[in-house]
Amino acid sequence: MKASKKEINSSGGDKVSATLKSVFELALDSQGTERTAQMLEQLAQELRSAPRPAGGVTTSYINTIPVAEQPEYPGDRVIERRLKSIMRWNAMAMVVKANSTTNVGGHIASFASSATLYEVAQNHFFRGATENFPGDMVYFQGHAAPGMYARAYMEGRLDEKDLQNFRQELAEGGGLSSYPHPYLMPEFWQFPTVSMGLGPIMSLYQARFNRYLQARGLTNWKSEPKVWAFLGDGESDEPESLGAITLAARENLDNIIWVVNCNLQRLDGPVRGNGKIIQELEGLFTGAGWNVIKVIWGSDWDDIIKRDKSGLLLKRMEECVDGDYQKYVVEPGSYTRKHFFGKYPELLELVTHLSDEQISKLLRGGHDVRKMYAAYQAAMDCKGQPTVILAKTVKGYGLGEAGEGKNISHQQKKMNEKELREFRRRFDIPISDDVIADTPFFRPAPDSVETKYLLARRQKLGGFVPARIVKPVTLDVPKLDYFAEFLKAGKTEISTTTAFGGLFRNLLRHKGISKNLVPIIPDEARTFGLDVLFREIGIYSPKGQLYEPVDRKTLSYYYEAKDGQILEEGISEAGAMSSFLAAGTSYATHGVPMIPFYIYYSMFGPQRVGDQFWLAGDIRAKGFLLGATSGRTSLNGEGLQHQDGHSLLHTSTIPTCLPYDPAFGFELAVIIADGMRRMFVEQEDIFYYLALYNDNYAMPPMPAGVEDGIVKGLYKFKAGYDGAKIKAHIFGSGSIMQSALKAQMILAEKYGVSADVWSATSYKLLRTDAIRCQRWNMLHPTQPAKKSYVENLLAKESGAFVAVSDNIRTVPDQIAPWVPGGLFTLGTDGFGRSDTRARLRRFFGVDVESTVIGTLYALAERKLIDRKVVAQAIKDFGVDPELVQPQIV
Ligand SMILES: Cc1ncc(C[n+]2csc(CCOP(=O)(O)OP(=O)(O)O)c2C)c(N)n1
Ligand SMILES: [Mg+2]
Repeated sequence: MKASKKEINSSGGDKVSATLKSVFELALDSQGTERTAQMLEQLAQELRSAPRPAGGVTTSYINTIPVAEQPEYPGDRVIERRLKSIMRWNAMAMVVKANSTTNVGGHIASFASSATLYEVAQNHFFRGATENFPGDMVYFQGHAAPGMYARAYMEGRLDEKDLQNFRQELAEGGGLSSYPHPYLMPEFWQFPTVSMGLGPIMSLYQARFNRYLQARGLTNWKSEPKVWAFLGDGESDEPESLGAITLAARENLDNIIWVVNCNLQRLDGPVRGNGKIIQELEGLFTGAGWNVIKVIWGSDWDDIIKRDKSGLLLKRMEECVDGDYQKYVVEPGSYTRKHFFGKYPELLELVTHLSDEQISKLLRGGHDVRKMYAAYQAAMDCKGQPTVILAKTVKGYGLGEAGEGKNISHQQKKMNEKELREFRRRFDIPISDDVIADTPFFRPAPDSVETKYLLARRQKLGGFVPARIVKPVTLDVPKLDYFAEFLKAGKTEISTTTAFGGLFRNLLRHKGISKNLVPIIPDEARTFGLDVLFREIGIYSPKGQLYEPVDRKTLSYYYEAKDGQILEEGISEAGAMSSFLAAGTSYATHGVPMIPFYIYYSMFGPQRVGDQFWLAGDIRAKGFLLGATSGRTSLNGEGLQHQDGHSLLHTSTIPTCLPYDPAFGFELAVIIADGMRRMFVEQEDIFYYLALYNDNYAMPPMPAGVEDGIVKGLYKFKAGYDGAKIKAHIFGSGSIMQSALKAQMILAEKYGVSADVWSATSYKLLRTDAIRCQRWNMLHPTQPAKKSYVENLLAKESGAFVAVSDNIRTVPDQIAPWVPGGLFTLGTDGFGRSDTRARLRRFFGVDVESTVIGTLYALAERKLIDRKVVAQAIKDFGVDPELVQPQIV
């Protein structure tokens, strides 16, 4: 029974495994189950501490699914190959054509490597949306977009003109967007993916959100959709790609399937030239608790692998690094024979029956429909775990000399006639010599076997994928009167963050929308005083609560529940934003409009995950982003890395985002009520950013008739006193509005200046409106000029205009060109500091006294008061005239 080390060393893998099995059976027989389990555990311990390649637990460099367990391929491989070949041609032609007359770019090599990955799924797995089924949610690799267009063309969803105008969306009749963009192609693409890493992390939270909707009883599916994400092996280097994979295993998300296209290359060169990306990823995913399926070798390797009794083939496969494998693609078969097989002469015997040409054509797993089908089926059948399929492919597969496996493959956009002919030959494309140089598109006739087959498959699977089908659902959102208590004077001094908390709890009681609300918090609920929500609506947890929380005896204890409403994301802003995106697009992906309220530490918003903020526009997300602890001086004590004075500028750059800087509770109520109406009644694809502060002050009642101004971005909150000769205007916002209001009094009492205080709720919206008018005026020079809202509003006002903000000056300066006589701005440019609010506001020059000085200065600049008055004020208030913001370059 006992096998010697030498014996095992020299025997093949099969023999080792057979020996182990008999030892195991012997142990079971003689020692019993318990003792055997102990011994195995001991061995496992030893294995864990044994040296092994970086990356965790890996298995041999062979396919995970043995040949014996491979199901029969259910499709017609001949027709499918023909279809796929034509798609390859059209995808390539689209890029080559576009670049023959323009320099708009495009990619051929990515889809060339992943065509089989997509086609097997399209013919056998992806399910379209049907009655009571939202459709599988597929995140396509951005650079493979031409392949998806090529398929849609064959499906009759796109026409030749569309393909002709690939990447020329502004051409007459429009064109196809470069990458998946729901904003640009709202009926086609569901998920923008091309900013690498965002697709993968979004897909995880999408799968989790699907579970959340189910748990809260908001779905009526006949079966659960799968979330598929296709990503590049190079893309796996993005921290967002792998940063959340443990979540999927922890929450048993067996509704997600990731397919990593391991073509071993990224843009510049190999992903892991000196190692093996597939093995590295296997270790990581296995460690994270995923079901890992490696698809490395195609079917023509089956026999070669089977005939290897020495174990040397596996050894050779394992010792070669990805750089070697890439070389075997670009070199002829003779090279592979000599350098791969030839390293161990015994291996040469395994391929003596193959010509060099045949050796060069030995398929990688990701190009073999049978292997991919087996992997997908196993993924579909996997219970309790997410699945990742690591499919080995060749970048630029089929491009030959034009860029197959070459380091320049990713950038290849042109092909000469010789290369086109070779491509045509390799994939049997029926295009004649006389037209081949024009790379014409080719589509089989509607009644051809190919088209019929293609359509029948999609019909069987419920319809086309991708498709973004939005059936507008109107929510019964509350009107402003619902928030009556927030429109009155507050009883105590509170912050806008606290006001928001009250408002949100109020919303949770609204019958029309309470179930649609999705509060999202990345471990900051206590900071914002929202921990009361824990007990009230529960924290979503698929496992419920398996323990008694330490604070069980308190009123708002940490309550986790299977149907909890809060998404408590832990310290992951990228994860929380992914949840926001999933919830904010639920109206489109599920036909169930949800209203996400994502509240977070303002500094860790667009600054931290700005690309996801941008994507919220692209994906047409709706909802509210609440940047709490906002303001460079309102958040005191925390210092440089926490004090945010620029999110309002970041969010101003996103076309579909409405950034607001409310000063009072009633403004919040007006903005939120109007936002819900616009998003969930008017069906506008927009989202909101609201700066929330933690500075407490008295919340005044809402003056009459200001709703429109609040929403548009500016209104007069408190007029100065009548009859004064010197007139000024101060624009305040957020909690620094308090500086404006107190300055108003001092200016009146001490300097005889009547200052109107305006609440500037959104400089961006004022600016957008103004530049729209400006452009119209420019292009209609002979017609009466249009005036923007801000111009009209300020037209009759005289005197000096000053803005004071807890943000950098660029935020108010957005409207300077449209303010009569210009705008003088006080703001918080520079790094934050830890100190008290009073000292911080003095330091940055946004406190009451600085606002008074600023206003006097603006008046002096207009010759409305003497400069000596300003100088005296500086002295009187003890402001250091030599203080400059350090290190602002
Ligand atoms: C965040 C981000 N960084 C950089 C790029 C530019 N880029 C586009 S494709 C690419 C390489 C992709 O390699 P891989 O993920 O392996 O995909 P493949 O095309 O090989 O399938 C790079 C660097 C990008 N799109 N997004
Ligand atoms: Mg790659």
